[in-house]
Amino acid sequence: MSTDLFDGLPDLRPSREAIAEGAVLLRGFAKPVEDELITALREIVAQASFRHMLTPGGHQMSVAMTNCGDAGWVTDRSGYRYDTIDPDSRKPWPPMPPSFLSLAKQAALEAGFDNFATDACLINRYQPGARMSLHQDRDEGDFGAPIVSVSLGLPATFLFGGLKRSDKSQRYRLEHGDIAVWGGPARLAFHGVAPLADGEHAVLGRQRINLTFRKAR
Ligand code: MD3
Ligand code: FE
Repeated sequence: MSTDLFDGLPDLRPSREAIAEGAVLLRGFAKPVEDELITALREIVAQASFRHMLTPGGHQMSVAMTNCGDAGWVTDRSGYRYDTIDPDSRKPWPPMPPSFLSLAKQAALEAGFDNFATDACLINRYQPGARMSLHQDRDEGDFGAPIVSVSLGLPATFLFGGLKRSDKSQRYRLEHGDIAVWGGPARLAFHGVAPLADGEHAVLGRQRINLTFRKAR
């Protein structure tokens, strides 16, 4: 007979899955605050619309993007960079909502990164068929800080490779509410997203939204 005091009670500890050294998947971590996140997201998008940016090579990205925070990631014919000004509105990016900031800091802490000082949140919108090819995130000034990513809406297949483009990648299904934290030796790993499968999400409809919190400067 078990004498465990907690028998029959739900395990309320957050789930934590190690993907690689420095990379942790926190399944469902954003679920308790999904309504606040989605409300704040709608306010951001009303100020700074999603747009399909041009790569330096002149290709339009299938993922539509916007940003909030002190700096935003942008790409055009002249290259990739962080800018404090939205090139479409010519105004500063909308401020980072307190709900975004506190979730990103909590997730980083849960993954073992104290005092995550994020100043930039890139917001990606995937509609069916949209994808992100294998790349590294290397436009930030400080690779010592992790990147925190929050998935909302339709599920996606995330590809996580190694430090070389040719390294074999592992696939993970990321669902609504999942958070991943990428730091330490995983910070410069190649990664991407497979073409989004069509579907209907109860709250967000036919799309996936990914928030990535970075320390740009
Ligand atoms: C692993 N976004 O915006 S988030 C990106 O789902 C980006 O929209 C994807 O890659 C998306 O740059 C993936 C997960 C992610 C973000 C940054 C990483 C994984 C990472 C940096 C290093 C290693
Ligand atoms: Fe990336």
